[in-house]
Amino acid sequence: MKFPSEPFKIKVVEPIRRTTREERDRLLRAAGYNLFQVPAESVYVDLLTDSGTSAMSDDQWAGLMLGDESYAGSRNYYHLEETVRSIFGYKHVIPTHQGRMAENLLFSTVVKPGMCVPNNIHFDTTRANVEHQGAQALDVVIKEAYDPRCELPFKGNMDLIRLEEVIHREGASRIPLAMVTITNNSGGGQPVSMDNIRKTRALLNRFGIPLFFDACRFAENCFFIKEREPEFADKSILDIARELFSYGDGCTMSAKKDGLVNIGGFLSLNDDQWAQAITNMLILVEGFPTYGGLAGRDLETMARGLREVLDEDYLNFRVGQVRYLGELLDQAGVPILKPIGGHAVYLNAKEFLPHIEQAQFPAQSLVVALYREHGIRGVEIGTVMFGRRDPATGRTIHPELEMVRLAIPRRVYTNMQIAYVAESIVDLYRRRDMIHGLRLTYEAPVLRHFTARFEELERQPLLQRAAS
Ligand code: P70
Repeated sequence: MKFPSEPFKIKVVEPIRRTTREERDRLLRAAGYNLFQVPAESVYVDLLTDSGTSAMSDDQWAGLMLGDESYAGSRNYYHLEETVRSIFGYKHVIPTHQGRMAENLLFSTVVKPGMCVPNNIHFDTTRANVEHQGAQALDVVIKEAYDPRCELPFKGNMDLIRLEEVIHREGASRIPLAMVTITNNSGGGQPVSMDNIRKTRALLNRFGIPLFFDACRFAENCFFIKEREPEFADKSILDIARELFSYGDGCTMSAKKDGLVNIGGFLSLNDDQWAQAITNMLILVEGFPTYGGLAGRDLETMARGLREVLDEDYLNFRVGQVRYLGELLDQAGVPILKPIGGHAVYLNAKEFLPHIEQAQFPAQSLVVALYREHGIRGVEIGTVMFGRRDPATGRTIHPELEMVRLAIPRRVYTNMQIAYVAESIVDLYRRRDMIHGLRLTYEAPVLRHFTARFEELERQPLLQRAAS
């Protein structure tokens, strides 16, 4: 397999520091074994998230100096509005400081207690924002999405049969909108096909239910459509995006991903009444509608980033770099979620650490070991993030997928650093028996993964465990 090299050269460098194992061990204890609590300066390769961590281009940095910081009517807003309309095609463009505020504004306006919002798989903030309204967040992705070994080209697809069942069961009047997350982050960064989107739209049309996209990684999704759906092989990414969004009524966007910016987001939609109610709320909690919690210069970098992300040489490198890491791990026998997603490689912690049961947080244990041994920070996407307590019994219901996500920031690390990550993980895989589980000592009532604290469990000898 051939991997594309970087379609850019480096103009500015940011030094990063290596730490010792002892230092990292100390930091882990102080952080309660939660990597969100470790200072970033003590991380060598930071794969915690691809969100807000992109390197901006010289054109974006130049755009910063053209920020028009007027309270109302900033020219950068008009530039953003025109850019968003030309790609996404929706009438209203409402800037927000990041994605979750777009979600909060949308759901607080249209979702009422007792309603439900289906999605392929809700990501943490989307789920939390739906539930915050007293509504139910339902995941209706195809069942293959939960099998880490199953290789399908579009494993983010909606399960149309289940979606129809949900509509019949809940009643269309209790579903104010359906969402599709592109790419499907919680399911391994897997794309959704245009065919599936067309069919989802047709199904929802029969019941008059609006469709919104959670569009954070839309360009990566469109790249996969071009690569994997023959009908689109000769289409530009822009044309694919335009067609895709034409099947929706609006979208929420965290521009910290495919907007190639460090902060920013928006909500875009067609419905005038919804837009008006949302705008009124925006003024109350976020800011005037032509800046939405951002500086004019941030709006400008977002407008420029949204154009740049459509570049095929960039996307080819981007998706190729993630694939490069995945292939290096796969070739060495490390269990990863397949196929390799658009923004991250996901380690299958259940298979990596079969000796740690899910109640002892295998994915979190792996995240801890990867940092302690090699200074690399990943993120747990498993029981810590998505485990839920059964209100009746108080017991934890574990999610099916127990993964460590290695999210690759855009245009930040060289392929040599990626090779270092692969080598480190292969080393850890060889020594996996020495990794032990964790016990939760503190959890917040919502989005607990950001602040949870743990203690390390004493290692149980394997023989003793087998006998018990
Ligand atoms: C990530 C971050 C954010 C996100 C998303 C989807 C599909 C909405 C949002 C919210 C969150 C994160 C997770 C672990 C570590 C750090 C950060 N995803 N929808 O990395 O957007 O953050 O702008 O409010 O993926 O996947 P925003």
